[in-house]
Amino acid sequence: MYTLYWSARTSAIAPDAVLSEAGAEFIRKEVKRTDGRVDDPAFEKISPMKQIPALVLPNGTVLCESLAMSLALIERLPEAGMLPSVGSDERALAYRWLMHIQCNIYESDLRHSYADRYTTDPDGVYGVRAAAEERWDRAFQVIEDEIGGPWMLGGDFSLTDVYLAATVCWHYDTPALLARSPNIARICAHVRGRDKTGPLFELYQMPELDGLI
Ligand SMILES: N[C@@H](CCC(=O)N[C@@H](CS)C(=O)NCC(=O)O)C(=O)O
Repeated sequence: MYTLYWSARTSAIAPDAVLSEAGAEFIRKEVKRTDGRVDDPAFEKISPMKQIPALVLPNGTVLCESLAMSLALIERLPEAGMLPSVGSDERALAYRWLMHIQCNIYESDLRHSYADRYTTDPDGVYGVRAAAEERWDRAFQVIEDEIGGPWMLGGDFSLTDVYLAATVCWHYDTPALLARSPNIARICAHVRGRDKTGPLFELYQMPELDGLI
């Protein structure tokens, strides 16, 4: 049995979507946060960077990093159908988008949310946030300009769509982002319409986006 340590509005939704799409049995354990920071001494022993999520494999091995968890789960649960076949061009493209979202979009979000960690200057947080916003917008625009549909990789739903639909919710101005990004908005609507992954957006207390997608 897998155990997923999760909290609302976190990237735990990505490995959760893989487990849910596969119909796998697993346990969700909620981690307490205060002001966005982990406030749970037991969890801090599990996750040395004090970041959510963490996944405990059936043999007790602990994984941190949501993308590592999601990729490992997709290998073990191919019935989830969340990546194209190994060695295909589509799979290579999926890796490109997953790394792009992790390194450029998610990282911009972290610089914005935890700006004090990215400067030693007490007045520096404003500059860190402003630079993060620029980088964040540019990274989303790269996706908007390159994708078609109905899914990020074209014809099939994949893990990339879940990461995209989740990170859109954490943007500093989600309505403005969606208004200028019709391709991204369409994918968010499709993800939320899925039988198994769609309801996770409510469980994870993501914004509703009514009228925006
Ligand atoms: N690269 C990590 C980032 C995880 C992360 O930053 N999680 C945030 C919530 S989305 C968190 O736990 N923040 C609490 C903190 O950093 O204090 C992943 O994908 O798992």
